[in-house]
Amino acid sequence: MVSYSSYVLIAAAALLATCYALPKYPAIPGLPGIPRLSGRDDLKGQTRLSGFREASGSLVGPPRKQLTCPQGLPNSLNTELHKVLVNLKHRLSRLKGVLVLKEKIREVGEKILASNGEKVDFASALASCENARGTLATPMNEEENKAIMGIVKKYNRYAYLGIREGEDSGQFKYLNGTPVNYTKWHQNEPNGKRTEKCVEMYTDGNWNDKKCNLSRLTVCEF
Ligand code: MAN
Ligand code: CA
Repeated sequence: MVSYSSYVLIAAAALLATCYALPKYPAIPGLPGIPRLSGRDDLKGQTRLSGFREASGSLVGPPRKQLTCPQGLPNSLNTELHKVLVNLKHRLSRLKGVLVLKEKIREVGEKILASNGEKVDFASALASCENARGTLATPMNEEENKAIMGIVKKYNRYAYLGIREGEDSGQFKYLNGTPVNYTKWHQNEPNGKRTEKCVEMYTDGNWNDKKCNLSRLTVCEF
């Protein structure tokens, strides 16, 4: 199965290769190649291709203006590139349809959720997600919490979330260190008082602070 990010890379490579293939634009040493995709946004729904931008400078939104290569391109090639992008988008959306149909992924807003079905401790679950260029599922609102709960229910196994208790403050934080701003604690939770530093999601979607060394379902977000 070819992943979304692979498609994005292939698209970007195809575009760059086309640009540099033009005699007018000789290959730059080290190029053509796959442009480095910035941040994690490139792995989500809103594809960002570094080096390509609309004339307006905007990288998102409907294609009001034709794409231009870094050095500028003839209109005919712009039109061609646009067609390639439209085609890729269409193909991606069909592939997503297959994955949703097969219950391999769930989409919620811009997030894609998936589980490998494995039950491991917090560190191993996080490592699996990061190896796949994602992170542990981290509900930021009710809708996302419900989507993760769907996976927890499907496997009938509690899952660790991408939330941990801070070392000193005792505050629960996202993995990037910012304090949580949405919670779904079960009644009387969290009650671990710094002895339960991880957070598990029950099959009803509620959260419990829990020790980090137990076997819990791996659920990742991308
Ligand atoms: C167990 C643990 C705790 C949890 C309580 C709830 O002791 O799972 O984390 O708070 O049950 O009764
Ligand atoms: Ca607890």
